[in-house]
Amino acid sequence: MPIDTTLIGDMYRRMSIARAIEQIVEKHTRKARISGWWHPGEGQEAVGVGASAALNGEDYLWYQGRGCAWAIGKGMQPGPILGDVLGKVSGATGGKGGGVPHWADYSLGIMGEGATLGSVYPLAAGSAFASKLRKDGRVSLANFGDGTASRGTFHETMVHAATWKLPLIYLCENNELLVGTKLTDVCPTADIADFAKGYGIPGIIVDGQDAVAVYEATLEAAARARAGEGPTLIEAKTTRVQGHYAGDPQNYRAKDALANYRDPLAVLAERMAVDEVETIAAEALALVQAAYEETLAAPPPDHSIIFKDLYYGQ
Ligand SMILES: Cc1ncc(C[n+]2csc(CCOP(=O)(O)OP(=O)(O)O)c2C)c(N)n1
Repeated sequence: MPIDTTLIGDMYRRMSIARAIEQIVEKHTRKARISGWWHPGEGQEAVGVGASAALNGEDYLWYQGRGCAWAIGKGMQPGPILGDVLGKVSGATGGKGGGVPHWADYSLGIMGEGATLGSVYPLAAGSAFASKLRKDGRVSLANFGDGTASRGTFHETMVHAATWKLPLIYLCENNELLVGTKLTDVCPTADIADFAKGYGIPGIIVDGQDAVAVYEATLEAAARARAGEGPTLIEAKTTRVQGHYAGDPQNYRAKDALANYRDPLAVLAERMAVDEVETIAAEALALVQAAYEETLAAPPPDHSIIFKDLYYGQ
């Protein structure tokens, strides 16, 4: 069945917003208004947006933290994102991020970032287990990079998640780089989806530059999960356009590393009318610019916030 044109337009809008946030953060990191710990997601927007479009509002998302396409895809506005990046009270965590994105919004099912790599797996398996016990029909999705597929927590949790047929999706963004190390220098397979065989679950490879392909694969995995058929591992092959962190000189990268790069926005735009593309892109830019101005005007948090949201000191 051909994909709904409204959904394509909506995915393009969200990817454009994520791209505009990338550009604004990059610009202001260079001016030292933002600390250098933003991990740019340019080039990878189709993964977070395409996958999130296939989830329901109440489904749980545990993300790793490159770029902001997952948060935008799952429904967060630019304001709370920029608020955390700039360390302002308007941030999703009240400004505690301070350059490192740790945004969360439980009302949108955005449970938070797994900045300690590999922490998303037990958290997502836990929420999936809770959904199975509660029979609430929710799916849990853990997003991670190819380097993080080597963490023990991936394998320890998948053994049980597969056995107990938990409503779980592991979605790997394979950009072939772990900071400056090539995946195949430290991992026996170039395809993370291969790991699925050991657990008897489907391992699906999709074109991570194509939001529609990611959407369709995630939709199928979510349907399997909700039907009680257990977890799916999806591997989206994608490209990290920028450095590992904003300002990374990337001396480890070949000059022609991006020779075969396909911009996910251009890939999706091929399915759309030119005037629709232009209108959506302009609106996204204006939205992000306005959010940025508002964020600059917002106050920083009071120091007492540091004890908020901890198990002690509430
Ligand atoms: C447990 C842990 N080890 C190391 C780091 C530092 N670190 C942050 S991102 C990163 C590379 C992750 O590579 P990958 O999972 O492929 O994701 P990508 O950066 O490509 O998005 C490393 C080593 C960390 N945050 N947590």
